[in-house]
Amino acid sequence: MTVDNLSQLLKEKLTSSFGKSLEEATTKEVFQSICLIMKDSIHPNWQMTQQTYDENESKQVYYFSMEFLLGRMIETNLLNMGLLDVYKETLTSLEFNPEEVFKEEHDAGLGNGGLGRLAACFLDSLASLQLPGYGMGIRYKYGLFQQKVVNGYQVELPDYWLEDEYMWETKRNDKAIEVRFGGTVETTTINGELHFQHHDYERVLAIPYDVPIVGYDNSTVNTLRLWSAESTTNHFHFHSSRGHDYYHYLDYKRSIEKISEFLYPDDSYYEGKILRLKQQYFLVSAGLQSIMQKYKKRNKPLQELSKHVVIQINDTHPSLVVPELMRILLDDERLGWDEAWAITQETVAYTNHTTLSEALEKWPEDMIETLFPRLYQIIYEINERFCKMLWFDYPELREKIPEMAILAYGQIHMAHLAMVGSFSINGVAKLHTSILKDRVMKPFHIVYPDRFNNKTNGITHRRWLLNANPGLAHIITEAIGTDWIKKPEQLVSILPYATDPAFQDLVARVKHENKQNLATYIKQHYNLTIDDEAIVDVHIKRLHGYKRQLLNLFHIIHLYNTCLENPSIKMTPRIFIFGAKAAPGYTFAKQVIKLTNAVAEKINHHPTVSKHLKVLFLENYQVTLAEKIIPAADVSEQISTASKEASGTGNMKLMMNGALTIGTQDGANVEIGEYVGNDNIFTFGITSEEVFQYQMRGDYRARDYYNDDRRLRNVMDLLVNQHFSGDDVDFKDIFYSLLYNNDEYFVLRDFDSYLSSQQRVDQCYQNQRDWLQKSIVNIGHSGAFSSDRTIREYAEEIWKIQPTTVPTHPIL
Ligand code: 26V
Repeated sequence: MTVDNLSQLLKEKLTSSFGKSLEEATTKEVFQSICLIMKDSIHPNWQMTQQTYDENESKQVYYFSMEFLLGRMIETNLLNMGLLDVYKETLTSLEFNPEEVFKEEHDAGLGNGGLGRLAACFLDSLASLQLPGYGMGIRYKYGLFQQKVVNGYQVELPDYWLEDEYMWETKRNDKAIEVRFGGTVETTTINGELHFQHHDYERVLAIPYDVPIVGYDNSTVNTLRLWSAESTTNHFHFHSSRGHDYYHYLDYKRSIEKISEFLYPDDSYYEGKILRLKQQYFLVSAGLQSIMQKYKKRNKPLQELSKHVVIQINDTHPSLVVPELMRILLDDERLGWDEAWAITQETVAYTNHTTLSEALEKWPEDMIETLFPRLYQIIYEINERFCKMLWFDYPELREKIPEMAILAYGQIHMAHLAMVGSFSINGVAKLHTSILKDRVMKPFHIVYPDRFNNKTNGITHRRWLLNANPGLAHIITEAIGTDWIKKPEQLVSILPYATDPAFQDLVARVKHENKQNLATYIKQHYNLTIDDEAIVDVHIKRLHGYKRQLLNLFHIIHLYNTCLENPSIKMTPRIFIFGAKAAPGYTFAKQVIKLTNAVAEKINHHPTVSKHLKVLFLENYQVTLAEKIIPAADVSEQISTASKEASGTGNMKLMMNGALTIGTQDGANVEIGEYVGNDNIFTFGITSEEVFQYQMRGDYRARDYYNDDRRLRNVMDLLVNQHFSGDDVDFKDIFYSLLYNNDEYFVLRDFDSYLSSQQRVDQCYQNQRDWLQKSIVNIGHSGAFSSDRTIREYAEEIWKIQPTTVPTHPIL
């Protein structure tokens, strides 16, 4: 493809699709035409990929997830197709700014945070490694809310990402599936066999919208299938004599479409909302039925299902796959229980992403019974058999049966259901997996020791380095060649350059340019000028107590106090950047946002302090914004209370872009530390063991830390004397949660250790050579955290799937 060819194609597309010439076309029309041109070459490969998988009868993994946080696709698709440069050049030559054109794509924000973004990185790696993998998700009409900051407070606005057509999707009416809710189950005996008939249920039509997932430099195009709930007039009985039927129909239509209307904005917090449960079953039932239809075309016995299909469930959200697959095998396919159970267990694998008890799903029994009467019976039976097995085979666990049961005290424990019904249970970082095995899921580990395994998370280096940070990617390639792009573990080849002043200078220059880009964005959007030489310190992730944005703020307020006490202090200037959405109902988190903005206001406008410090809360943190911030970062804040962050993936993205981590010994920070060595990470704080000890003994006394540390008192007292706020607001609730609710997340306990660690950061930054060396060491080891490594491990150790080469399509 040359600039000339592409210019010609673009002109033709503008004419055929919009009846416009290049001069008349809007940026949006140019964007859409480009997508259409791209689809012309993606779709033949897409078709070929599916055909190849069918012909080879490849085993396929289906990744079931309530969230896929894709962000924009245009650049990564072009990058993977090897066409990014020629497209950019063509646009520039036609006097369009490529960045402006790409901005026409709305972020697909169908996820909350780490769990959803992980699913998106996995799709990229599956396709790039030529692995037969599908995503199964929901096409929410509204993605995660758009955040505005008004007067320092978070305000949520709907994210109508489908306002303009979503260019990548293809609606497949012919693949629609019926999903059934409610009704009753009638049990009959025919020829001595039990039959279960479902009556009076509500029918919901699930329509798939397929999104192509383009592999890097290969012909593989996998599928992300997003289901949308739609109604049909076919199933609604109009009676001409009843005038109200039309209104009933509209009500019915609305009640159905509600199912895929919006993404629940809670992250790590479970609420028993009936609509959320409906969404989960909608995904599970539509997804499973479509898999079974396809499997049947292979004409293989059901007993061999697990040789062809493996289903990975992303957290417990899709764990109804266990009883739903049982239902299909028992009722539709007429298999016996033992056979159906063996097939189900061999086919399903479960990933756990959290040990926070408030995030573990437990649905009320009666809700499940009303919504899915047949599934309820099946879950009941699974539970009976499981508890009996425990009673007879594990006498030592008898007293634990109530806490291990799937169904207990009127609730259904989804994690228990997922663990009992699957052949693999994995955590997402080494520490997290050991916490599952030794603590949170300990009795299950006794019963199923071989099911537990670890798969440390990863991120796609193609999006997060190659595309987000082209400057850095370029100097890496100049130094070590291009092999690292397909084999990210080869990034270690830059390690010998860590001490090379010439390479260090190149890294410094790229970082500086990235900071300037970010500074321009900040100037444009916030009218704040930031010092080019300042340390860029970033804390970007969902807002949550356990992630301790508050600890970061306490350090900032302490620095502010220090500057006030000593106006002539010498300090490397720092800009503290926050990006975080709070769940709309999470009051504490929202107060922390307000506090951040209040502190920012005070500091940024202070005549002397603002020379040393700046604080900025960037609104509407999402994938696209992350891509701007991360390449510019020097310091990566990963300061969760030890044991609480299952893995973290922002830590990996920042490390890959040369930021140094200041972090607790939590999640994947521990493994990052193992790779880079103690000298190249700033570790602080109490360990997960210490957290567990405090919790067991119940002897943490937050107040002692307040009383004993003058610096801490000076920080905290500013929260309640209206220093940072007008008369109408203060931050008493935050203050009380620390002192009267005894600081659940050990902010006060870690304050001193965090401050010392931050001092080490400051000192280290003064020696730029030393800093750059550490930065390069981090980049060099970041290949270990590519999702290609993670996906290879899943493929080999859990899924048992093989790469399948897709031939180049003859048309191309
Ligand atoms: C839970 C809930 C509860 C019901 C309402 C909606 C909702 C949405 C998400 C969640 C899941 C929380 C679990 C989660 O996101 N875990 C994160 O997973 C990342 C990928 O493995 C990991 O890096 C983070 O450490 C972990 O917090």
